[in-house]
Amino acid sequence: MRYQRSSALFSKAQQVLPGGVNSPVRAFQAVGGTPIFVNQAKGAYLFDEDGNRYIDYIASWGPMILGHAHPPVIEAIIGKAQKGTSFGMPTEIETTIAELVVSMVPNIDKIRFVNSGTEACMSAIRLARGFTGREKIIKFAGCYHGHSDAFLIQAGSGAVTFGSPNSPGVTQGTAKDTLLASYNNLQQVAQLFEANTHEIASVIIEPVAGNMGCIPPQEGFLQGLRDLCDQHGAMLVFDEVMTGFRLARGGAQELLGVGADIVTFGKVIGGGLPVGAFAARTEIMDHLAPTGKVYQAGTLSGNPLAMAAGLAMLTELNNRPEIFDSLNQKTAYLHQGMESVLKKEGIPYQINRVGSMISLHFSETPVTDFDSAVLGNNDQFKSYFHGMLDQGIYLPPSAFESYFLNDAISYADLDTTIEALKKVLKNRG
Ligand code: KE4
Repeated sequence: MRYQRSSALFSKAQQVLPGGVNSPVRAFQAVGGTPIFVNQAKGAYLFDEDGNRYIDYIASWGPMILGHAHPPVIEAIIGKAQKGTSFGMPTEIETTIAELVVSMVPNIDKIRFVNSGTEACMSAIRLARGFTGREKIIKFAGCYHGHSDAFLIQAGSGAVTFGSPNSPGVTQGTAKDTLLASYNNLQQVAQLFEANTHEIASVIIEPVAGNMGCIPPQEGFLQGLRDLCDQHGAMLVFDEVMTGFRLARGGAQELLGVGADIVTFGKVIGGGLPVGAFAARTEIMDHLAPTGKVYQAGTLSGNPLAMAAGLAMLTELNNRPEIFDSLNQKTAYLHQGMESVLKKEGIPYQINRVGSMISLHFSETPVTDFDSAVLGNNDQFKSYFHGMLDQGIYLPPSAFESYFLNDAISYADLDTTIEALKKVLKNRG
């Protein structure tokens, strides 16, 4: 692979963009080397500025579940753009997509659209605090809920990658209200509730973690959280920014059979345009301004272009629920193929998979939480990442991320990926 133009563009970008990027994980600092600059994408493939083609396993970190430049989504955006791009006034399409989401997702009556997953999670916590009158929240080490202050305490994703789980700039005043537990450790959560009686507004969790690599909830864990929240009058917030509209039509609530009080969305819901959302039963959502007193607002919230892209994507997922099974089968095929290659090479590994989310960890230890996720051999991950990249396979540039398969990936692409892994492991130093 040649990367000359990406390298030149990266040097130029660093003059005017911190780190040359608008989101840290894109800078390849966790894997070294120069980030590739994308020129365009279509279906399962990315094309960089040097003309290299890649099979894409990040799908823009989740949104592109139908593949890149999916015609119905593109047509919806173009059609809407010709009527104007933003009005700052109510439009019918916001109601249309809201009705569709409410019909797809369990336990919600109303939804508020925002512009990112961060905004959705930040607002959901404010709503939980406003609704309960309590101030503390419980989050899980390694889970990432966006970059608002309350969550940058032992956060996952890029925050871990940068070894700065507690970001500078987050005040002690904020941090004191964020209590930490380990993923899959119900006892720690029970102890936090006992030690902070009547003070905890909410438990927020990724129902399937995707920011430490992919980590499934162990049997009974989520239901245990549900029971503890009911027992102590706290709100259970499912951060479904990754899992929503990916693990099932109704997301993790549907797949895993546990109901949340507030659900947050991002990524797929916007069809590749900037959309986040949070949703709950009417009695909770009506605490939001202008009905209630919990303030939340946004100039571009419910933006017509973003709504059009999201509506086109969700409509197809709603009308073709077989996509979820197809994605799951493709991911299982990839899992089995990788596993057989890794076993043959005698390399210690863990593969975690839920639906079309999957991650590979070079470790002897099962990856069930943040502490076990960090035990992976990062040098081995780096050479795996670059070895695959050089063969035209684009994986997340960090061991603390999940892969996201998209519907355009073919079994031939999967076989190419498995063959590439075989070569990488055979050529390893
Ligand atoms: P955004 O603000 O990036 O739209 O969403 C934040 C967020 C919230 N909740 C979960 C479970 C998430 O995974 C995310 C964002 N995911 C990362 C990938 N790990 C986005 C990639 C990036 O930061 O550039």
